[in-house]
Amino acid sequence: MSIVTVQLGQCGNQIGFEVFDALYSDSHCPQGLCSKRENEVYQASCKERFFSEEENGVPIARAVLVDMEPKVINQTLSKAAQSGRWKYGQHSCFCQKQGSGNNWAYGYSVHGPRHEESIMNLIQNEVEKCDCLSGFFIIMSMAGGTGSGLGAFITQNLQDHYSNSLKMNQIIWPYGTGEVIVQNYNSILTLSHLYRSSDALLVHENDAVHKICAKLMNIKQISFSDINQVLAHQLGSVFQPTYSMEGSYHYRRNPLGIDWQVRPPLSGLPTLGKVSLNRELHFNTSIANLVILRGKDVHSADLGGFKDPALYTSWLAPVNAFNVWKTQRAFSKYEKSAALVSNSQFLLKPLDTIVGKAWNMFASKAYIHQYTKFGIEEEDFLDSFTLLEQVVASYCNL
Ligand SMILES: Nc1nc2c(ncn2[C@@H]2O[C@H](COP(=O)(O)OP(=O)(O)OP(=O)(O)O)[C@@H](O)[C@H]2O)c(=O)[nH]1
Ligand SMILES: [Mg+2]
Repeated sequence: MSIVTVQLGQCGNQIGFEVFDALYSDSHCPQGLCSKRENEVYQASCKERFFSEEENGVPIARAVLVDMEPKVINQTLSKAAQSGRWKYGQHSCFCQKQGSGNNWAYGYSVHGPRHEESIMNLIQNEVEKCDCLSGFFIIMSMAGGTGSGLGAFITQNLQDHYSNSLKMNQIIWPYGTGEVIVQNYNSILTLSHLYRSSDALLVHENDAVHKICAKLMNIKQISFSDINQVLAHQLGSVFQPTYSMEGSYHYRRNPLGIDWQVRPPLSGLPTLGKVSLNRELHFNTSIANLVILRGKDVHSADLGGFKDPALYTSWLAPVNAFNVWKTQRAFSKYEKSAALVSNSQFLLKPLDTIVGKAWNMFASKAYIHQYTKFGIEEEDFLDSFTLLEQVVASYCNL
């Protein structure tokens, strides 16, 4: 089963490169803490998932690179080629001469329809190289114009053309202090559109990853490259092959093999209007947790804490909300590693903050003309606010 990655905008392309590099390095790491044969199967499984092979044996990333300006794409292509270990396909890029200037509306309403056919053709070419397609991994920032606006447009197209394949979006939450004045507008438009067309949003906050670089890794001058390497490491530890079940030595064919859909009970749902958004959160209630353990001692690790019903909303039993994948093959030179993928109230505060800031700007009509100029009307903003306020309320009520 293979995944086609779509890298969009500066952020998506720079992170995408680091992800493929981390996947390649890990799967070719000699100290896998497992037998040679097992390591070979792991490598083959990673390769089938993320790389196709060229005739001369150099793996080619199953990726499409999209940006509206050439600089970052050129840098990304040459970094991959210089690695000498893997590269991007010759005909896997789409770029233009001018970016979206951090305007979501420009990315979504101008670049999107104008370049839809060319970009979707590139994606289709990549899909045709897969024996069996498992889904799409779309990497983009939330705050810029191309990754966010065009990314939302392309995700919607993927939903229309490949409705049965999983669409997972990696989105980068902007720094709270923000480099882009309209980042909160771009963010709410991205989130509300992806909410309708994506199957799973994986979120990383730049502030949180920055803190990891500063506090845990002691990096003094933190660059995007440092941040992206941390992100790539985390994503790799989730997406590298895992055993299909406890005690099995077969790697899972479907890399994204859990049911990501959460189905609340039809009756007894909380009434959304009555929730106080400012309620102090004392506890991080979850609706789904997935723990991925790799390396030594995976079978003796104590995960009892994750089975405590108090961690989950009252309408879910831990057995339905908690998954654990254990794989003996070590990840990225680490004897032991653990990754947690969690769907919980963790993002409630950042989401509420972004919606609040965007609303304050919207109330004074600041910068709205830059969006209406390209066909995103006040109504569209209001729809986005309504939807996200419902999401906030639902998570508040867990
Ligand atoms: N983690 C991370 N964040 C990035 C990176 N590059 C940009 N960002 C973040 O992405 C947002 C800006 O989006 P970009 O990806 O630069 O914008 P774009 O998609 O190229 O769109 P335009 O330049 O407007 O056409 C800001 O929140 C930045 O903090 C990166 O390499 N890594
Ligand atoms: Mg850009």
